[in-house]
Amino acid sequence: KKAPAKSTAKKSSAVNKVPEIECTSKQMQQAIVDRLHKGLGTDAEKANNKAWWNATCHAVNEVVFDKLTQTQQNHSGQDTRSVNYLSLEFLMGRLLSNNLHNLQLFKVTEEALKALGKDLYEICDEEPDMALGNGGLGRLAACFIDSLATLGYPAIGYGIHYEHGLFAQSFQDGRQIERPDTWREYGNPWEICRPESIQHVPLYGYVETVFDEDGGSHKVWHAGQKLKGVPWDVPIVGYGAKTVNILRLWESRADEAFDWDVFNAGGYVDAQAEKSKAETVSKVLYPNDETPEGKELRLVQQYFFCACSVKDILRRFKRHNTDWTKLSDKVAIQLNDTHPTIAIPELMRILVDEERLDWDFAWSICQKVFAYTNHTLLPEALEKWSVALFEKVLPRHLEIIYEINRQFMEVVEAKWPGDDSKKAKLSIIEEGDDRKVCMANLCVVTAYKVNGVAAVHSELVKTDLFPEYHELFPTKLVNVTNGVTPRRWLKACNPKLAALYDDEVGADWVVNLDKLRGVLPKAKDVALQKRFMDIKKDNKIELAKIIKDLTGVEVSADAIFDIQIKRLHEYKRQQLNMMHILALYKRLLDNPDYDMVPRVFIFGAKAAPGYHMAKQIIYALNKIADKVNNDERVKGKLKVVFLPNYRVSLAEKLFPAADISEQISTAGLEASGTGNMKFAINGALTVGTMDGANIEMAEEIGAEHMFIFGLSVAEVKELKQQGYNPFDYYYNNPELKSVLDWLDTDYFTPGHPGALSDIKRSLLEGGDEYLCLADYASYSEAHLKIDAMYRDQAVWAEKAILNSGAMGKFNSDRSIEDYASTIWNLTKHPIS
Ligand code: F58
Repeated sequence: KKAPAKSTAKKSSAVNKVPEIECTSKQMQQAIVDRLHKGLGTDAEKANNKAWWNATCHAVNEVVFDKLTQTQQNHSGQDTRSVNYLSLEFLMGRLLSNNLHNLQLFKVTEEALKALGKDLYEICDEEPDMALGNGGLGRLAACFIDSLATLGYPAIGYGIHYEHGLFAQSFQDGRQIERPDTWREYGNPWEICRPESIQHVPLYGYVETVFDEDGGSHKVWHAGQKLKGVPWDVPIVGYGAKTVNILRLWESRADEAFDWDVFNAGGYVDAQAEKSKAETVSKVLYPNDETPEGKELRLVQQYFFCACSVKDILRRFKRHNTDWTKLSDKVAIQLNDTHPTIAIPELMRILVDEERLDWDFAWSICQKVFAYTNHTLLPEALEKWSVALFEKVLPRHLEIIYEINRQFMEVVEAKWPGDDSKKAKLSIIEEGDDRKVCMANLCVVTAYKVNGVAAVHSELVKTDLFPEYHELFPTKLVNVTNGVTPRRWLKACNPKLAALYDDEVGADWVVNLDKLRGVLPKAKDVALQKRFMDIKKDNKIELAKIIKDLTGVEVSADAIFDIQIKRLHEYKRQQLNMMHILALYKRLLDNPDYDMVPRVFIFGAKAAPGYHMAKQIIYALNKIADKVNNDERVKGKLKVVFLPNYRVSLAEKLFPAADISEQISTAGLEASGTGNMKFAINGALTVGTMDGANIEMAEEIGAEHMFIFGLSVAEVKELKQQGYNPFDYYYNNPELKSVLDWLDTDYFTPGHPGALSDIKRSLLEGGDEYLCLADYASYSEAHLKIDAMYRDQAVWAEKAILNSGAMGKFNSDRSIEDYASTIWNLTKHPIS
């Protein structure tokens, strides 16, 4: 049945529509050369590209800082309500090109540099990615702060100033090697240190009960260690450059005042050891994907940045306010997943122990301030901390959590009298030999709103993850479907398609992506199709060069570019893609004339360093690529490339060049996905399951313009209930059997038979938890349809236009408008 081809999304209108900054190419030239001379002590002759990049960034900053000051004066002057977005991750990528686009100075700067003999694109390529995140969740935070500034909302992002972001990946004999990321080894032009806003953070120690003269008592936490949080501000330029918000990242240092005793006792060397211990707290981003381990340092990281951020929020509040009832009028705190949950007991601690507010009053404030976003249903990804660890690191917070839980258990008792199983399930403390603090439960109990990130996911949060909480708090659980910023993910990364849209629908699609609908009625127009496909071809040619550079593999831009880029995880099913590639390879070997449109399968993915199966899949794909790419018998019809070090800046080259977007997770497990949106906006067709935001994309685009396959959420549940047996599929599908058996030979790993067997084992004896075998036949069929459709370039072009043009809903401005109205109650404060 045809899905409605009409957007249900609310219109989002950005505040900033007109170019605002007056800057000629001559002035920009002068500013850059000035920065080379006066800022870097070099000149145009001596400067290398890195120096040119640095000088250009500093020249841009002169404009940015001006706007930043205006924004801050305006917000502070009006004492505006703001949202504080707490996230352990902000996957920002590069900033120069993005800032130039948002300032609408890209063309001017391109001309300026050209006149100086430099190419802006090459200069932009000098910038190291700011990779302070793992994947979707971190990149979502980056898109959201872009949209918040673009829409003119007062907002601050709070996170950690990691010295090393996500590890750099290379391959050695096909295996993933991790190396430290060094994004700011030689400084970073975008950040401003703010020593005037340093915070001090206690840790460890013990809690004392102090009895007051009036007969009451209060608690005093005597810390065993103190850290200093140094804030680094990264300006976040909204499109049109009226509002410039900040991302405030905390760096940990030793608290000298705290070490003074050690110094005085002659312990200079010990004090240095303390110093480096303190600095480890913000040293490195944890590279876990979905399964955070109970590591002490991670808990300390979480508390460190939450404590700094909460204190900073209260400092700003206190500048204008003395009445605590006003806190929830001025402040919303959004918790990006459970990682910043500890901010809840921290706010309670400050209000009760330091501000000496009555518990009930403090609790009522907390319940009006915090909101929580859930990004996953995978049970292993829901954070739990051992009570013993908590007691050691944060003894006072544990007491506070116990009291919150005690009172909450009374609420549960009132609702379900005598039902201990309900209490066990809903308790913030999980009982057992190793008692645990369940962070998601603490979030749901406290937050005034809890949201999932796509419609299906939010439904599953209600029905499967938190059904009892939903019964208790029927209005708390809501949905906000994710989105991506069209500034970075179309305008900046695909300038040719952006220019086409400027011509077709007007340049303001950039702040109102629904405008792209204007091309839908013209999807059959031959001239438009030609322009669209020529752009795609150009982007593919550019990507082919990058592939050659990075891997040495030659690929033809006439082939279908079929791309899967995302973290390597079994539920995302790169192994399903792999099985289909092996089947194609087999078909070509069995029949040298097998008729298929040449296909290039492209992968980009990092595996968590401790995730064995994910690393095996990378290894297998690299080994398969070696074999296939060097096999004359396939006559160039099949190529496989695994690009090393997948990251934001590489993604920007991949999305615009894709024909096929692989979104093939087991239904019910990908909360939303955001790569799916980036591909479709750039005109790729999706092969995907009915999962996450794919479902809403199908509603907007029309499922018949996508390649939907596989089991639905309900069918997955049913199959699992019946008892799923992967061997049924293995024995019933000879092609599937033969590709899996291939993995047991040494065909791909000469001299090492069995080197890939554990992948097969996990898909058979291991039970195939993610149902790859169950979906294989349907996936393989979907690929036959892709092949057939690509042969008719007019049909393909029409579909690509229909996909891209229907993506209005999936822009992060719409997501932010949804948050602002349904969760934050936030109003715009445009800077004039
Ligand atoms: C992702 N989660 C979801 N987690 O998997 C994806 O479906 C969704 O689109 C995206 O969030 C944004 O909502 C995700 O990226 C992580 O990266 C880790 C979870 C465990 C700890 C560290 C981060």
